[in-house]
Order: sequence, then structure tokens, then C-alpha cells
Amino acid sequence: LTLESELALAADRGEFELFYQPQVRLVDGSLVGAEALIRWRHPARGYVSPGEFMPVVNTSALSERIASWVMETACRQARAWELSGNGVRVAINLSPSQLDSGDLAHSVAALLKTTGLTPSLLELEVTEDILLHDESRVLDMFKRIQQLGVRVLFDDFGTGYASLSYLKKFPLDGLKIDRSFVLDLLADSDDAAIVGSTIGLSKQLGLTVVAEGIENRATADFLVSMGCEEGQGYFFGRPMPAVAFEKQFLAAR
Ligand code: G
Ligand code: G
Ligand code: MN
Ligand code: NA
Repeated sequence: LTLESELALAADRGEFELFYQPQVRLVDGSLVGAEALIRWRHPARGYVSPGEFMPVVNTSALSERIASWVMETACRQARAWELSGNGVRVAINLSPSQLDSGDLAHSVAALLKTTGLTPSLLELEVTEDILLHDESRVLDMFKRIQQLGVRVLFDDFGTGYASLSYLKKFPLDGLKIDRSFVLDLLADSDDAAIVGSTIGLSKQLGLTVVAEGIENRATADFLVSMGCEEGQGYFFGRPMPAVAFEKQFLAAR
């Protein structure tokens, strides 16, 4: 069995699951959102991380199917939390196929309608891959998604080849500083310079900035001192099943 056919079977058997990682306001640690992250609950191997299978998914016929499942599952979850009085913004990672096929803005609108989810509770994360797609089409798509009230953030900022031109071309609401610049922030003055400049750049462009990969309080404090508003990382919480996320982050509010 190839990995691709194993993945197709996994989809048929409902073996995919979304984990949620908390996103917080750095000054006080209060919860502002959750990033939805896919896991494959393999019957023998346990939870398999997306790094091991999403590259295969994204280049296979399964791509659209799994991407739709992710979007629908995350929106239903966000709506359930909203209805329970614990409205929390949920961020979804877009797959490259979603920018090519069909009309993403249309499916987002339809999903908001069928679930009843408040649009501002949904956020889409896109990576630099989108530059490989028809620019004017993507631009138009983003505008229409934002007109719905859904925010679009640039993920993994700084790791690509053209992060700055991307900011110039696309109407983004914010960016996420890649964890590779944050993990070693306290010890590496180059990282500190890059992160500091990125925060300044974001502010000047009127963008929300979210730091990823925060693993200790000192890093969070340093980010606050540089003006960073939001963050996520193991210090605040690992990605976890929805039920665990509810218990740990929503019940207490
Ligand atoms: O959770 P983890 O750090 O293992 O995720 C690894 C990578 O997989 C991250 O870059 C993340 O953006 C990506 N990823 C996680 N969940 C999804 C998903 O639902 N859809 C897509 N397209 N990518 C995802
Ligand atoms: O590329 P993207 O930002 O979507 O990936 C998110 C991934 O980062 C998740 O797979 C998650 O497991 C991982 N991650 C989240 N917080 C931390 C952290 O504090 N440290 C490290 N090393 N990885 C993290
Ligand atoms: Mn992400
Ligand atoms: Na990232």
C-alpha cells in the first residue's frame, strides 16, 4: 500500500482529527484564539503529525477532500464553542489546492451560512506558496474573503524567498513570525533583530503580528517589550484535542 492509498483509506475511516493550539494576548496570557492543526490517528502508530503526510496529501487527488474536511470541521467546532458562550477565533491552514480549484471565497461564504459561525471568529493562514498561483485571481479571492469578515494571515513569515513582495501584493490582515526566528530569540542577536524589525514593519503596515514557537516566559516577555501583541507556543499550550482544549482554556473563562 502506498502512503497515498493509506491516506485515502484513512479519510474513508474517519482517522483524521483536528487538534487546537491556544493563541494568547502576550501581555496577560489571555486566550484570543486557536490554530487548528490536523493529525492522523493511525490505528497502529498513534497520532501522526502533518509534516509526515500533508506533503503527500497536497500533491495527491485527496488534497481537496481533506482541505474541505479541515475547513468544515474547524468551522463546526468554532460554532459549537460560540454557541456555548465561549466564542474563540479559530485559524485554519489553507492548502495550496484551495487556491486553484473552485472558488474558495464562495465555499467560505457557504460554510459560514450553513454553520452560522460569526465571520470574525474565522481566520485563514496562507503561506508563500500562493505566489505560485495566479496572482490576480488570488488577490480577488482574498478581497472577497475579507469582505465576508474573515481575516487572512501570512504564515511562516520570513522563511520564504519573497515575504516582503508578498506583503506588498496581497491585502493581508496580519502575519505570523515563523518559529525558527523565535525559538532562539533570547540567545541569538540576529534573530532578535529580525523579529524586532518584523514587529516594527507589521505595525507600520497596520498588520496584526503573531509570534510562533514561544517555549518559555522570558521569550514571551521579550516579545512584549518589542511590541508584539499575540503569540502561541508550547509555553502557553501544545496542540491538543478539542475536548482537552475546552477543559483547559474555555471552561475557566
Ligand atoms: O502541527 P505540526 O507542527 O506538526 O504541523 C506541521 C505543519 O503542517 C505546519 O506547517 C502546519 O501549517 C501544517 N498543517 C497542520 N495542519 C494543517 C491543515 O489542516 N492543513 C494544512 N494545509 N496544513 C496543515
Ligand atoms: O507552520 P505552522 O505555523 O502552521 O505550524 C505550526 C506547528 O508548530 C505545529 O505543528 C506545532 O506543533 C508547532 N509548534 C507550535 N508551538 C511550538 C513551539 O513552541 N515549539 C516548537 N518547536 N514547535 C511548535
Ligand atoms: Mn499555521
Ligand atoms: Na508557521
